[in-house]
Amino acid sequence: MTLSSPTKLELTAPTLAPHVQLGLHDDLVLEMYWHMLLARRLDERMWILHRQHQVAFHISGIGHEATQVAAAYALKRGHDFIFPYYRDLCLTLALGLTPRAMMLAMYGKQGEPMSGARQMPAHYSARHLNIVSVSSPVATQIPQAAGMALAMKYQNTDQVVMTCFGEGSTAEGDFHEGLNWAGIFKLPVIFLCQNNQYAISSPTDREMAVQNVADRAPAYGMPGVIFDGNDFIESYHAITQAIERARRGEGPTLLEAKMYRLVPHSSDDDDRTYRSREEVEAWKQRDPLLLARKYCVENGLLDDAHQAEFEQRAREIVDDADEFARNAPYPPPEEALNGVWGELPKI
Ligand SMILES: Cc1ncc(C[n+]2csc(CCOP(=O)(O)OP(=O)(O)O)c2C)c(N)n1
Ligand SMILES: [Mg+2]
Repeated sequence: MTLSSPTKLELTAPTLAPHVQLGLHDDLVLEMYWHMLLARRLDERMWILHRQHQVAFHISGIGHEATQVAAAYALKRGHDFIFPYYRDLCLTLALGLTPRAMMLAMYGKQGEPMSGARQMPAHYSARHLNIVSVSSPVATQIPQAAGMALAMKYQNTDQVVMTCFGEGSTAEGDFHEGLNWAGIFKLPVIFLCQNNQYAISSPTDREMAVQNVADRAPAYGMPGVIFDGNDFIESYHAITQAIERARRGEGPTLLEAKMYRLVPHSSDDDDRTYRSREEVEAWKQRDPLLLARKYCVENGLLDDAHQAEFEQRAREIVDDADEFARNAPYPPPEEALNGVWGELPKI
């Protein structure tokens, strides 16, 4: 059996800092780091709120921030379409969803803009940002994204569509149908797989018989690209190339970001039952937030005072969002069926 060898991304001018080679301004790199930091602190607070029994459920993006911030900065905000999944806290935050909105979703409070507090938390959406609502059954967003890309192609716009999902979700029929369709019609869609090594308790070798999700790309007539999803600059490079390809009308790409879920699957999971602490500790050495901080320091973009200022600002923003949502009222019961029925049925 022969498999395609996925493209390895090489930068060409080793004397220049990688972000300079990619045409990324220093300020933009620092802004990307800032969004990673804010996402992490917000996410950590959500875990704490769950353990304090303040909120019912949390599903986290800790460990996924580098790829997600890169995706947000590679897309044209409010122009391109994104079909995210439940781990995309950092992605949707960097695209413009507010910490207050996310906290309203955590507490299930009135004014939550994504579903009026009817959905579970982490069902991100924002009409004004072209962020289409997460569906709870995994992989359903993949054919939806292909369908949206078909519309873009019909309308002859220069918009692209991106969808995110985990590697476990690529075992679903929806993944294969969506990619098949996108490949046949050369649709402007980017399939961004965030391979964090597990689907709840199942490791990747129980999810698929090939080593990489990207190995499947040739079967659908598109390139498969693997990159280090813990490295925000490498992620930006890979994602930008796929977006440019789609915008040029050359069709879809299957991207596979290799990373690790640094925390349990959700607030209701105990990952000690299926993976060793040594394994988790080893991956913590590749924590994307620490790597991004190191990159910024080594390239003279960040010093200790700046870092302290970022931490202080993040703390204030998270405190504000938490307090705002905690003190907000619950939605009135009579609103429960809004948006469900055109006309309320007579009971
Ligand atoms: C169709 C469907 N089957 C099962 C589930 C339950 N479920 C929720 S998340 C998940 C694991 C998905 O793993 P992966 O795609 O690797 O994403 P990760 O959570 O690791 O980011 C499962 C099985 C679901 N939501 N939808
Ligand atoms: Mg996974």
